[in-house]
Amino acid sequence: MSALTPVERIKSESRGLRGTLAQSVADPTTGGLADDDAQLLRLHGSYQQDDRDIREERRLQRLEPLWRFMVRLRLPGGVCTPAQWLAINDIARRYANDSLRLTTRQTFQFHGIAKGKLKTTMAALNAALLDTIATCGDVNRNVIASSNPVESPAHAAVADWARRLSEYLLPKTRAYHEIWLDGEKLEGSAEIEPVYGRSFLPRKFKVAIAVPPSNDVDVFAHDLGFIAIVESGQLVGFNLTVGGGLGATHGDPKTFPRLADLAGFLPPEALLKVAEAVVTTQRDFGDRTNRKHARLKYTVADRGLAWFVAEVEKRAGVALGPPRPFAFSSNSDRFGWQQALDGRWHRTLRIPAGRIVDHFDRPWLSGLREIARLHRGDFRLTANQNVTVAGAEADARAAIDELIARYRLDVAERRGPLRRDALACVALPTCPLAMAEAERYLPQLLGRVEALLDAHGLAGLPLSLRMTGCPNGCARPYLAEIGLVGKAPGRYNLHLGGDARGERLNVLYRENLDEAQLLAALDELFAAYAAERGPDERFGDFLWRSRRVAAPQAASAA
Ligand code: SRM
Ligand code: SF4
Repeated sequence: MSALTPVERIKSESRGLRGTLAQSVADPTTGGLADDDAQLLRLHGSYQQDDRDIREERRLQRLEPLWRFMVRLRLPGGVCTPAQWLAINDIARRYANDSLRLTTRQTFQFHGIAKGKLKTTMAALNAALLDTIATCGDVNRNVIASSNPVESPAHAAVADWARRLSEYLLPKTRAYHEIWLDGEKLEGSAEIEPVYGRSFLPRKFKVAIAVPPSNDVDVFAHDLGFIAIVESGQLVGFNLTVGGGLGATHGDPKTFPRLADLAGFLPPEALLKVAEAVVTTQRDFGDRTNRKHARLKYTVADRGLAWFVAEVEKRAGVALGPPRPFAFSSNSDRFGWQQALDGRWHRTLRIPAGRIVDHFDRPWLSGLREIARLHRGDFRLTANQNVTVAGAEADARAAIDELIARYRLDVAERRGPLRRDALACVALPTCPLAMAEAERYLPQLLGRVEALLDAHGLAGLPLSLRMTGCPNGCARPYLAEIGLVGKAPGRYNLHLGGDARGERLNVLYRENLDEAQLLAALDELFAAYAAERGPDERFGDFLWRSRRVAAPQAASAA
């Protein structure tokens, strides 16, 4: 039998995620943490990073890397109040790098926090009734749900399920409170992790809840998904999906992006039990000997859907029904004001790559702070890295619009569909795994792609382009019509043929392209698209029909 991975030892010997984290954080001789504690820190919602732009310079000066910490909030369904927004804004300015990052999983990340400010940050979050528990590491992460949940009673119910499920799957250890909030020391008392056990999960675990026709959460990219089934305006249950995930490794065919399988239908009251059964099945059968093979998608692919469903039904004591019909129309966001059934209004703002910072001509951090000061509804983060100012009364709209215009918060949404829907992961300089740029390079690349589209008379047509700095897939590039996956500095693999509904993986079209090669490849395809496309035919669909991409990756073993 193969040996367990080192991370398994760290988790199981951690005494409920404590390790020597408190001592490591308090150690004044280094800006970093002991190796095992850096690993454990993830389950507390933070990653140790260093600024890669100055890594080499520091090495030459024989200095330790400039250790800084990324902190990720738990924000089920992406919902926060204006008061919480103000607290988050304050933390970004005081302890982080004056910026906020909205992630592809509906939450906030801070970057650049020094070790000495970690506890203060956690305490400030706690004071705002926020936490970072289990947003990273081998555990269930932030539960995401279709945005704009003010649109119907079903949306509101779904947002509530996201919150309840997030709470239900939280680790029970009090380590977070002890280490970050100076809570009472409970170590040694009989702390039990009924769902996770002593070693938590073999790998990260992600849940999404979608409300058709919107698949803005890309539900099929998740280990576990629920598709809300709404009949006569009421939530009657969910279709269950299992075994999605996108991470892969260049050159290793045993790793692959995979769409989740539809597993059956369940009534709402079975959601928690079924979710728990999926988690514990993965806990007991997931591969703990190889982290590249440890996600739920490999358990389902290796053992088969029928086996997996039978195991879940047995554990949950629930017999799943056949999946009910549903239809997704899009996996992007809708911008501009929209009125909810209760008469209140919500407006989604386009935030490219989710980065909120005060640029001289786009003072967005300040603009959103000003909106939070007067807004009486709430904020909803989207899984497309945008934010919705939600639940505004009709008479509040003018004041919000005035702030949006004054702080130029609408410039991005006015720049056409390509810029409106594009996603990029963080990549350099903070991500240690980045092989190429993403967030910082996206605006320049989009300008060049727009010029091509213009030249072929295609400007203004919807087109989804997503870019990541490595094959881990954090901006879900494998679901885009055009997916760019970093291979080396300035070089990307080109994937083509997503369906813009999150229901079809794209395929690898060309490898290791520099910008000129990439634009040349797109130029040729755009020319064909302009000449041969059918009415309303999307680029991704055209590529399949015209056989410019082929050999679809089977969902079970792409
Ligand atoms: Fe991710 C690792 C950023 C969504 C797949 N991801 C990382 C790390 C933490 C790098 C690391 O391990 O040290 C990145 C931190 C960068 C930084 O400096 O902030 C990182 N991932 C992100 C975010 C911030 C991207 C963004 O631009 O928004 C997203 C945070 C989500 C959140 O709020 O929780 C983010 N990551 C995703 C997604 C999309 C999703 O979940 O819908 C995926 C693909 C779906 C999936 O999980 O299969 C994703 N991230 C990964 C992987 C590959 C996992 C795998 O199964 O192979 C890694 C690497 C790993 O786990 O070893 C990774
Ligand atoms: Fe980092 Fe790769 Fe994720 Fe981008 S896709 S944030 S480069 S791990």
